[in-house]
Amino acid sequence: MNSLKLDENQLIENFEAKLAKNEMIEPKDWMPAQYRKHLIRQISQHAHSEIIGMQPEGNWITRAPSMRRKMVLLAKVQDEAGHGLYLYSAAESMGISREEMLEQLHTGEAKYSSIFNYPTLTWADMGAIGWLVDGAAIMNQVMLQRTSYGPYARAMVRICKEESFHQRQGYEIMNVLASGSPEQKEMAQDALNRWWWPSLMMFGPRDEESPNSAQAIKWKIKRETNDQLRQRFVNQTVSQVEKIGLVVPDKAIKWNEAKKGYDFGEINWDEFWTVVKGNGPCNKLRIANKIKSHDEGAWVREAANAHAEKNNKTKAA
Ligand code: BYC
Repeated sequence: MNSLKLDENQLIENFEAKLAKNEMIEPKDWMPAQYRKHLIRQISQHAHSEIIGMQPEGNWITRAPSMRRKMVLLAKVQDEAGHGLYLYSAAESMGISREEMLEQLHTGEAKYSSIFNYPTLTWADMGAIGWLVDGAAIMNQVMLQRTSYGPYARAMVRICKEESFHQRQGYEIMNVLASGSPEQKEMAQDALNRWWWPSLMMFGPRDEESPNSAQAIKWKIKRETNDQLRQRFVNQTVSQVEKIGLVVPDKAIKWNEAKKGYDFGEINWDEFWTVVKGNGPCNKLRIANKIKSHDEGAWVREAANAHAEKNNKTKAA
């Protein structure tokens, strides 16, 4: 019993020594059960966000205003599917199956980003999502390229490159609309008004109300806190809003020289928690669509599995 305890202590010591040296933890390395659980939660949640995030934008593929816009949007939505797949694979390397993760999503046990529970009402929303939602995602994901779990960190490198293109294409859509007719400019401003606050909510609750942050920082899963990243996002985005002649929908926004950043108004945390708990404007629709497409894809999975099985048998023979 004692030697078993000593072994466990040794393992923890080795694990912490690796973190201290900023070495990556790899799938075959020993890791504390809680570290594994924490990462399965975060990575699977992240994967689900990418997959559910295809719906609000996919909604506009058939209504894109030109062939060029349609091609770009289609490619972006496909990229999000790819991100979901890298992330599911990273989570699988921790010992959870794809089926289990999907089951958790479909039953509401696993979360996905609150932002995807808002409707996309006009074409300008494609601009606002690319610019603000992908922009907020990059802000968070740049630090995740240095997260302590190897497969997650490596997946993030490629994802960040693609998100950075997404952000630019969104800003370009907004720029074109903002410098177009008065109606187009109004459409851009309306999209900004609706997506601004939900984008700030993407970073999660305030630090003092974030139960997972302290441990995540200790394990070098997160390198910065929710509030630090949110502040950086506001600092970066305000000048982008002004540059295209739009107005930040927050009367409290004001440069604060002492903190070298913007002060901004209070986020509606009641709205945030309502959405996170499953009662936002589109939560039920998103999950119903996801389950429907999963069921409709059953024959594809069966055919792919049968093919893989046949290949394995041929190799073994
Ligand atoms: N939405 O202790 P906290 C994209 C939950 S998609 C929903 O601060 P943590 C894209 C949180 O899970 C990018 N739930 O948590 C795709 C926790 O509940 P549980 C998505 C949220 O984990 C298509 C509780 O609230 N990015 O790029 O330390 C098109 C307390 O929070 C949210 C990621 O997923 C939220 N916004 O920090 C365009 C990045 N915020 O799980 C773009 C990876 C918090 O304990 N994830 N909750 O029951 C993270 O970095 C972190 O998980 C979060 C939250 C910053 C999201």
